Amino acid sequence: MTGDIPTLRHKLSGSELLHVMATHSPLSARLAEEAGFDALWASGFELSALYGVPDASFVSMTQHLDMTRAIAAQVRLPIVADIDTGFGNANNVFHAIREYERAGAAAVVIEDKSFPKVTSLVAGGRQDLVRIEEFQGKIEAALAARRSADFLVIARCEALIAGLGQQEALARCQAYERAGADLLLIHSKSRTPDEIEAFVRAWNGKLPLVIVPTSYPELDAQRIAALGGKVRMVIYGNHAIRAATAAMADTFRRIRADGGALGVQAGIAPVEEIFRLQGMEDFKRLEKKYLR
Ligand code: SPV
Ligand code: MG
Repeated sequence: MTGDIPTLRHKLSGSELLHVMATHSPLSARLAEEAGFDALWASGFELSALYGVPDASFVSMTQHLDMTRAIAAQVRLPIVADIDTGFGNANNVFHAIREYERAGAAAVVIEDKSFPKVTSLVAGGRQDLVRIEEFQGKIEAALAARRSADFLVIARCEALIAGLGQQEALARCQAYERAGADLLLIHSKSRTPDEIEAFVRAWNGKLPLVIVPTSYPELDAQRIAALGGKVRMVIYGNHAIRAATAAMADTFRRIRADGGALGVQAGIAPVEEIFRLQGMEDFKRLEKKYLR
């Protein structure tokens, strides 16, 4: 525990599945916190989308770090930072870990793709992986760089995404466990849960698993529990930006079609709700107390 805020490691010591919501801003992070999520996913995909660019190593470490720091300043939930490939080689990973830990992240996820990466879920995307030994070096650099053992290093295996099959994915995950990773994220873009369920059943390592069931949302908490407790964390990888995009597009279309904003009034957040999320109460209290 850090003060009265449970660390991610502490939360993982229980038997409950942790539900982790994607965020791209302090506002979306605060909404996820209020909705009762266990932790936040500081998503590279969401930040890239926010800037209108592909999730292909276009957003810099500094941009993603600024977002992570701003979120950490506003919420009390642990943040799992998506650091893609670690922004370069093992040396870059070492530097990134120091920065992300200082910025207030509770964990990082590093993926075994080559830099620059291409987003995982896009059809026909180039999915090149680095050699196993190279990625083990990145994991070891991350572990050596962290100041606190409570800061978790999650190794993400993209072998299924790259179409290399279950045997390669298992061999890589075993190698990443040997390198000392704290958890393993196994990703799949299959349209059904079969591929991931088969992987989870075949996994006989010690490390707990993390999954991102974006393309197979049928794999809910109940079905994950039926896999026997090997999956400890589920990340809702892009649901904040997709929800915001659908809501904005719908509202904008309607205002244009109606020639005014009356029709959308009841369906959008009242200004007072935005004031609340901005902390206007505190602002007014401080103003009253100190402005003379
Ligand atoms: C992200 O949200 O940036 C992720 C998850 O890495 S995914 O886009 O599914 O690869
Ligand atoms: Mg990502």
